[in-house]
Amino acid sequence: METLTDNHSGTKAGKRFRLTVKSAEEAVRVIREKLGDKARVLSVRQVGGEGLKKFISSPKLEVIAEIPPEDQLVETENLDNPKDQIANSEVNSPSVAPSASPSVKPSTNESSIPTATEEDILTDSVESDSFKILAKTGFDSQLLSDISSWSNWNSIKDLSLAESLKEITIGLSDRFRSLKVEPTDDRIALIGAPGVGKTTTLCKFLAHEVFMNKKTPNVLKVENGVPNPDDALRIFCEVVGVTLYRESNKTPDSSMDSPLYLDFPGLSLGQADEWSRTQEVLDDLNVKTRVLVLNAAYDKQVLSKSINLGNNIGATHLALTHFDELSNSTKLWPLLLRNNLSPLCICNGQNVTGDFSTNVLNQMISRTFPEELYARGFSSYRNI
Ligand SMILES: Nc1nc2c(ncn2[C@@H]2O[C@H](COP(=O)(O)OP(=O)(O)O)[C@@H](O)[C@H]2O)c(=O)[nH]1
Ligand SMILES: [Mg+2]
Repeated sequence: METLTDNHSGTKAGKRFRLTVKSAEEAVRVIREKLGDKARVLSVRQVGGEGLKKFISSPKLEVIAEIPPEDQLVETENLDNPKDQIANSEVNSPSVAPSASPSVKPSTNESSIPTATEEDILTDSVESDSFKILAKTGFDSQLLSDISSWSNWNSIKDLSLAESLKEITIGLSDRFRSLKVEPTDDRIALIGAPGVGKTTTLCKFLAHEVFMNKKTPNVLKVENGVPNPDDALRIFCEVVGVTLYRESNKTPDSSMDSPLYLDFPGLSLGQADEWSRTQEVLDDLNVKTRVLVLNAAYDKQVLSKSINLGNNIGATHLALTHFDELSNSTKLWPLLLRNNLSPLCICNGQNVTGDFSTNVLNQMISRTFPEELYARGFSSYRNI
């Protein structure tokens, strides 16, 4: 993969080398392989194309490296080895060339230089490395397959780990930002399967409205023929000074300053009629904002089923609970990006006055890659 240009017969002690690579991680690898462990980096500069080209070509790094003078290692022919000068058809292949400024002596550890065959294998593994690593660390397979259909996938798959994490983050964020986000109305119902966290999420909204937005919300607890225990809700409403109603005709008019939150009993995923009865109640009560609450720790099939049932009764928004119980957020990306539900909030625990965020994008991104991957990606920058 590396193109070694003009670097070889003239390889002398103390020479400096200029590499043009696509990432810091790639620079580290090329330097270690071609110049050995003693080589050190003198400067790193980002270079881009001229004029229009800089908008269509990804930026590259120009790295100047040298082997320190005190290491008088025997020069080998490695950098001259024509095998290393692999015929290069790749436009973005990095090159290593001696810089104009001479100094010190070159040295390489012969055994660390791969043969052409080894290097081919290395190249193959490097090209798909990031994705293999992502798959191994529990990255959702559906999301990986979605990413591989992105128009820039061909360039992403060739990048170093750190760079590909960056590109995937950018791609996911852009797609998230292009989702249509419905504003919420002044009548907000939380609906979903039993035990997913509807009431807890409602309490979190109440706390947010009262303490952060300085609003005076009211709550209507709907029974809809199904018992809907309300001890926790009742106590919480008392604590934050919100009135809890049990009859819809008693509730005051709602407004943006005094929104009405509706707490529903759980709707079984196997009982479509429960969902349609709820739809009638929502229509009767003129509730436009219908927040489907999903326990994010449930498996994808259950979540998809819930989303389908929610869509059938006009769900408009999505609240994700139990985010704290997830090892990563990747399985949720396809659900978020392929549905028309506006992401509203993420709940990270049982604490009703905390563990809640309306910045869904931040939450999703921060849990997309395992921490050790970030560490691995960034350590490559530190090495250089
Ligand atoms: N770990 C965790 N537990 C939660 C979260 N949201 C709710 N719970 C818990 O899940 C259980 C069911 O919550 P509840 O609001 O009563 O569910 P509902 O039946 O949908 O109203 C309760 O024990 C909550 O404390 C969350 O985001 N993380
Ligand atoms: Mg409840």
